[in-house]
Amino acid sequence: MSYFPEIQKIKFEGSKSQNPLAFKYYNPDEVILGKTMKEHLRFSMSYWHTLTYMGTDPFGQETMVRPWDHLATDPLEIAKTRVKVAFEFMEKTGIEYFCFHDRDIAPEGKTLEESNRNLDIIVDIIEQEMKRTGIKLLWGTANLFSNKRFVNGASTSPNADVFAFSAAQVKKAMEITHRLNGEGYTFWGGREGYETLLNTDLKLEQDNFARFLQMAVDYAQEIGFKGQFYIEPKPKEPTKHQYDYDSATVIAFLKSYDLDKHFKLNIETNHATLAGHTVNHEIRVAAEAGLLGSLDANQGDLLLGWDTDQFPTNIYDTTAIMYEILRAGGFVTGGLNFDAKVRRSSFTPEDLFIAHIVGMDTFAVGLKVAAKLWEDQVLENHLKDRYRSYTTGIGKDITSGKTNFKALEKYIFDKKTIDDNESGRQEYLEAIINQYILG
Ligand code: XLS
Ligand code: NI
Ligand code: NI
Repeated sequence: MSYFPEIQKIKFEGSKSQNPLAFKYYNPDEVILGKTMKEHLRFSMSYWHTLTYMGTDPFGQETMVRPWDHLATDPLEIAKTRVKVAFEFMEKTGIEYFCFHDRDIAPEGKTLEESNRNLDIIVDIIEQEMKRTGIKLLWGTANLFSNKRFVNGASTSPNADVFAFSAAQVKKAMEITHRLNGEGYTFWGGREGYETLLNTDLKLEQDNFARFLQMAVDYAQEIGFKGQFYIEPKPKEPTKHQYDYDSATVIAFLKSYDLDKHFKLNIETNHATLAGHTVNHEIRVAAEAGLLGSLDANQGDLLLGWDTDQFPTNIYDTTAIMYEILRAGGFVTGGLNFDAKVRRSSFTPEDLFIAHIVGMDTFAVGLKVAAKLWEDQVLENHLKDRYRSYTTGIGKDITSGKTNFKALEKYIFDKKTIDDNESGRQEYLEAIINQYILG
């Protein structure tokens, strides 16, 4: 049975193609810098946006037309069908990875035990489909934010029973991720944060968050789960002060609780811009700390102050992202997970394909441009030259720790004036990027 009978496997047709259901730039087997495009990009489908987002917004009801959801009324039966839909979708788009929250794949029961039973039924089907298609799990996670029990947070809730419930839920989510050979497990902060200090013990909440993560690390060891743990930074939403605000905040948190050996970062473009950063800044900060893990690929709208999770279409941005990824040596366990949803008015199943195709094409362009920039070392050579004063003389003394305030004072007294500052040449560099993009 096919759920997209009118849609064939998406093929690469090149930039002149007029076919909306073809890749214009993403040519999975094309080799770039010694690896195929698909090995570089490691695309992943997010189960939540593709299978469970129905187009609701704060003002309106569902708009999405999903015929497969109406073949049954029992939520468990619908969940079973969605697995088949998901795998047909990934096979046809050539996406080789997926990510899910526990509650995306199976309905929540009245008790945790019932929820776990539902999960087991669905995970059996997912496992068969993974065997049949060779599609892999990039990472799993637990939804610790939708149910009303998480109103005041999960591991940072003032209610210890909620902490316990969250631990039990994550335990199961880790088990199913392990069973499906997940290459990673993600913690996105959800409601881990607060609205007002008037009612918040910030220290206890953060300590508890760290205790929770340590328990996850211990349990992974116990069950032999070797996947990579990720923390996904995000500011502002849903709580006013999210504890995992941005890369720098998460790195400081991990280091102060001695957790940095066990976690890396999963960086999302729209979260970066909400934090007032570019995504390339966020990636660079994580990479320089040795903590770059994976990416949630999407884009925001700079005029809107929330997580709009749009499909990436901006080649300037994907060039910057892929440049940072190449510079950091490429993905190891991570990949590009489309944490992106079609717009509310793009409600047809075909729109799901078109959105993923443009996202994949946009990253393919970014990869190609970034690879040329990297190969020619244009930016790196400029960087080396800009900082050359640290390679000899007083600069070398500074970087090798051979000098101090007194010696530097003497150096400046002798030198008297500084008249050799150089232009940063920002516009020149921006012009080069345009040239590389346009060829
Ligand atoms: C929400 C997050 C979420 C995580 C997974 O803004 O991006 O979707 O990626 O829990
Ligand atoms: Ni995300
Ligand atoms: Ni997000």
